[in-house]
Amino acid sequence: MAGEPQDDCLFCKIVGGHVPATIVRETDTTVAFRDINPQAPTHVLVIPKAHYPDAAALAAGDPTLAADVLREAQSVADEDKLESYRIVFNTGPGAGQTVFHAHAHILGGRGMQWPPG
Ligand code: DGP
Repeated sequence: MAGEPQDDCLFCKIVGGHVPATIVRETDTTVAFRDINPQAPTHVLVIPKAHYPDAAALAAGDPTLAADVLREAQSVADEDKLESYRIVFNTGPGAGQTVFHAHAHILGGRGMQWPPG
């Protein structure tokens, strides 16, 4: 069923407390934690607690939850006092997605290039 935890999902294990992470924020529906391989001074992942494989599936399956993720992105930025930041949803292997549980990368604290690589 859509949103149900998956036994083989790393981020579901973080939600369940079975894999450790540096959690910076938690709400009823989301968790935000520091990326294990940071690409910027602030690099936080915001995930829905419910399992959706990517951002598109999340938006289609639970738009309110997708909005919760975006709202938390701003809260992370506020806590780290970021005036500017980038939100990235890698969607599909060709775009660099490696963990198939929807997540927003919040990147900030340094200058950013456009277009991204
Ligand atoms: P993506 O490539 O867009 O699917 O992003 C997955 C991110 O997850 C990547 O930047 C590294 C991060 N990551 C992978 N494994 C772990 C982990 O065990 N803990 C944490 N905190 N981050 C992880």
